[in-house]
Amino acid sequence: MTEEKETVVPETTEDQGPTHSGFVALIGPTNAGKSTLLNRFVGAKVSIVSHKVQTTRAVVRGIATHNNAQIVFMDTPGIFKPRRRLDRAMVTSAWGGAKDADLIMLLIDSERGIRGDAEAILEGLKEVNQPKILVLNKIDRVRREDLLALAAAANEKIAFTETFMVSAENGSGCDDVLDYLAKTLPEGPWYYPEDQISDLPMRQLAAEITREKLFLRLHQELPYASHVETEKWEERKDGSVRIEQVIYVERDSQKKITLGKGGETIKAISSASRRELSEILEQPVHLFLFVKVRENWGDDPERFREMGLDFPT
Ligand SMILES: Nc1nc2c(ncn2[C@@H]2O[C@H](COP(=O)(O)OP(=O)(O)OP(=O)(O)O)[C@@H](O)[C@H]2O)c(=O)[nH]1
Ligand SMILES: [Mg+2]
Repeated sequence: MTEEKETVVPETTEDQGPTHSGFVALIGPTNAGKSTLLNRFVGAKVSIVSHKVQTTRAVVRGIATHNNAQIVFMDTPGIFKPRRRLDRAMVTSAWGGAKDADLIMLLIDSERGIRGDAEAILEGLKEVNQPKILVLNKIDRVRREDLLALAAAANEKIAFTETFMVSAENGSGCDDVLDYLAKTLPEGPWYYPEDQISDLPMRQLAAEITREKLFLRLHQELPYASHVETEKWEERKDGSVRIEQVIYVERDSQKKITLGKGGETIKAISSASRRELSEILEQPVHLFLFVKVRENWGDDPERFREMGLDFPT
């Protein structure tokens, strides 16, 4: 959503004194609700969400203003035990996000607690020096007593400066987090123009939106075997835009499933994506999706660059 325009970066706000600003990394196990929370804080969809694990693949920045502060949230890929090369790049990118931040926000799914991946992340966080806050998410799913026990157990492992309990889905508790961040982040000028909400170029966000529809629609290994790139973007005189995207899959059989019988699956993915894109862009969208088999895209450095990931050797 980067647009060419004059940058106006305020250093004080009229009624609330000096501005504050900083980077906050959202770290946590996959599926904890990091992207949902980021979108909630920003007030718009900048990072895609699905019920499946490993939805986010690279760091996405979402920018929120609250009181006199500009808070740059870094949504990171969920941290899990990596198997493939792409997994490794995702997990490295998540920890990289943590190193770049002024403050770390560990997000835990309160229903799942701190077993498995969450436990390993708590261990890993011991090596990270920045202040850390704990956010227990999905409180709409658990009993209050269980929440308190979970908060105590996590704080026993790491000294969090603060613990919050939220529901990213219904917004409960989220303003308290913003209030806290706005006053805790260092004083300083804002990093981005006031109306910018993400640093993701529109072409890339558009590819992500299509990938989200793919995640929602396809099953088993297919979402993980696929990757979307925007190839063409053509603004037309009538105010509409023509977007061409390629969905890469690894095998011919996956291409067949992605297309579906008589092309019905790809049609459904395309129309869901087109609908959302025209809402975001506020203009009619003509979306053309092509499915290509590229056996080793998961080992192709160029694809990693497109995703904003370092290629692990
Ligand atoms: N009930 C409930 N569900 C939630 C809440 N927050 C997120 N979810 C759901 O949890 C699932 C995962 O959400 P995401 O935001 O994609 O999670 P993530 O941590 O970004 O996941 P990865 O990108 O895969 O690491 C989605 O189905 C969300 O709708 C919440 O507060 N309550
Ligand atoms: Mg995510």
